[in-house]
Amino acid sequence: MKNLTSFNELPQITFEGPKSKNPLAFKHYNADEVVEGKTMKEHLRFSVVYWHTFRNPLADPFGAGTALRPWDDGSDSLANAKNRVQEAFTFMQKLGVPFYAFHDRDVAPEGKTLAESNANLDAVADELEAHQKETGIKLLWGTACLFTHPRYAMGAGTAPNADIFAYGAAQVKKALEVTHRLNGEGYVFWGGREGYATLLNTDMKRELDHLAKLLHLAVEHKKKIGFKGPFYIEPKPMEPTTHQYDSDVAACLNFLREYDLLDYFKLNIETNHATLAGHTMQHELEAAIGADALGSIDANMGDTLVGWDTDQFPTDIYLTTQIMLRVLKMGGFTTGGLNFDAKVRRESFEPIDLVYAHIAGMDAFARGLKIASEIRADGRLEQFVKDRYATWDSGFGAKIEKGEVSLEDIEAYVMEKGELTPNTSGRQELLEDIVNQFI
Ligand code: XLS
Ligand code: NI
Ligand code: NI
Repeated sequence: MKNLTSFNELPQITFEGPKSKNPLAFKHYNADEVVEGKTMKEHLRFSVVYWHTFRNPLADPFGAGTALRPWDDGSDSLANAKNRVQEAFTFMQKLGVPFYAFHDRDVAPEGKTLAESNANLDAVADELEAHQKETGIKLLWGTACLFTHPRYAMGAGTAPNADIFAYGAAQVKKALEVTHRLNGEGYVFWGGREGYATLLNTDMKRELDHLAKLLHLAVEHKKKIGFKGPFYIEPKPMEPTTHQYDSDVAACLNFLREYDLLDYFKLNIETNHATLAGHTMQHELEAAIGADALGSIDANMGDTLVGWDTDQFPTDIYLTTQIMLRVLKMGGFTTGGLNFDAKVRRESFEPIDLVYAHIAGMDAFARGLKIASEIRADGRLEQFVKDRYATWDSGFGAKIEKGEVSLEDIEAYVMEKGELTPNTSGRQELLEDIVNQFI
């Protein structure tokens, strides 16, 4: 498979079970296997990203791209863009991945004018639509790339220049319409350069007002064209700007609430962004679920030894277990899914590495799903947490929760009750061992 020139040459990737040593087979992802009443395919809702998988040349700040992509002539022509669509759908079909996601500029070349860019996008959307029909593969979400072109060096929604804001908003309009046309299940806003490098040149409040304005305009347009899917904001701190406004889940939720946008937005949470923000992925998921705002997941992982967004394929079973515990807890995805916003390493430059990478991610999540479901069936972890809060279930604790007592009542209660010592251990080590019993 070293000299793969097209994904057509690949066999169909099927489930062969944990004992298989075939690198082109799933060891754990068995699409039709039922877990907690749904098939793995329905639970996991895997999605391939167009930008990393089909457009990333695998360059880094010290060296040129290494990726070998024999079907791609390296040009920015429309013909090449259409050819890529063919390869992308063959790739997804061979893997049995039901969804994909794109930025407008990943799929179609930017033209000399917005009108030309829009026409290019329409032409590629014709191809995408035809391939979606033919294969049954669906669009998980679409988005506009508002961060690559030099015009967006200072942001789009938060650009200090009103004309640049307008250009970005016009681009969002078109990307939203194309997403709608392709029956996208959702639409993402990742605030690429919505942030700042120094306050010496920045009116923060005004920029935030403008960002909210852009999102409100998009909500208005979504209603106008009848797009039913949710909007998602994708939190990420730093990278590229020093201070990103949408730095983590809490910051995004606060922004959405402050500007009255929470009815229209959920969050698209990415593991490597969580870790860059100094959180675990499970923390970010928990924060979003608490606000009923977990929409979708950009499934990757970071290298904790380096401080940037390495966007690696998620192969850590501890991580996938923790993620699937939360997804199951919230009752599963509705419009969201597990979107592999991940890229192969610069050293993994052959086409076949894209296949191995996706198999690895899908198998890691399939295991995570099975393990999470076993942990839930066992019930010890859940019971421990429930017991830990038992004093709130009845008696005085329940009265506090219900708002039936004042600080005077509480003081009287404590006076009568007397002094306290901690009476239940946190048992962290025991709980970690219980998790290990399933992994
Ligand atoms: C970049 C983001 C980006 C979004 C879509 O770090 O993860 O890829 O998912 O714009
Ligand atoms: Ni992402
Ligand atoms: Ni990322």
